[in-house]
Amino acid sequence: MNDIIDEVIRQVAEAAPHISSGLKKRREYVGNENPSDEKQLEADIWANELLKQLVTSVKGVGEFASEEEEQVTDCGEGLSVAIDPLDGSSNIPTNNLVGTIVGIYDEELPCKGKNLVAAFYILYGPLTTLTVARDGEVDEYVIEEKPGDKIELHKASENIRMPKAKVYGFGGNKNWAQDFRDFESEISEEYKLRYGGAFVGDINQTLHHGGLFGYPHRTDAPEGKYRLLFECNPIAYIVEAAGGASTDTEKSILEVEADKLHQRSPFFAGDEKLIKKVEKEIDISSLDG
Ligand code: FDP
Repeated sequence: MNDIIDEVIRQVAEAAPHISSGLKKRREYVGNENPSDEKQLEADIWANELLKQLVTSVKGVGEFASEEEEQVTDCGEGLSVAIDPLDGSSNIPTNNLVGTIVGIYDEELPCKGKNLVAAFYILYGPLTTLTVARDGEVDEYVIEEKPGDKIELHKASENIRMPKAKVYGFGGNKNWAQDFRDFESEISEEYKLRYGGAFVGDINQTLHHGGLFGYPHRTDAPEGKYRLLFECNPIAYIVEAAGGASTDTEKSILEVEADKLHQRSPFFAGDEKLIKKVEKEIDISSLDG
């Protein structure tokens, strides 16, 4: 199994410099929508096709699923790979952070996050980095492009442990429920706000600075925004492996039952004490009726 995980990571990491440099020519919306009814940029479709081709060619990958595709692609026997090819793609037209999120499950999709055996993300920022969680450890690498489509990985942080909480950020503020507004107001007294509008960028600073990041349920979207299999589970797996915690307001994200491939969930991850505070103070049933 380790060989398969290594190969999936290698394929995606090798594509990362190419994806990063290919974004500038693909910044226009193309008039299509993905299975979550979100507008697609040319870059979303292009990155999905590229990564699909690379990941499905790995021997030992049995299923491939993407936030950009309706159905799971069956490619044989083996592990299941779920990807968000370009997370935060609405940041592309304004030249802000974007990323790629990958979860590797040892179960058929859809399934719980507990079935993840590794997860990683690429962050296309001033540097292109790879952050990987496997075997209970999180490591971060800078990806350096070399001639001939080659890369070198330089370890930047080994066995990341989330530091004492310092920053926070929450998405969806136009439509928060009242109990969440009260919660945010209290949190803002103690912690510094950092919100960039790309899940990978925001979680990356939570990992490095410590704190709490979330995209809660909204009055107009009781399930929140993030997709469980493609976004919530891999990121929760990484944060938990770094000594943090996650919740959908009631239980760890990794314990949320997955009934549908593109299912959404309220999401919080970060400092363990702050996650307990979310679970104590936020009542998702406040949106019922
Ligand atoms: P995007 O729509 O640009 O793809 O779930 C996708 C995501 O970005 C996250 O990366 C980001 O955190 C969030 O949505 C941004 O949502 P808001 O526009 O509501 O802030």
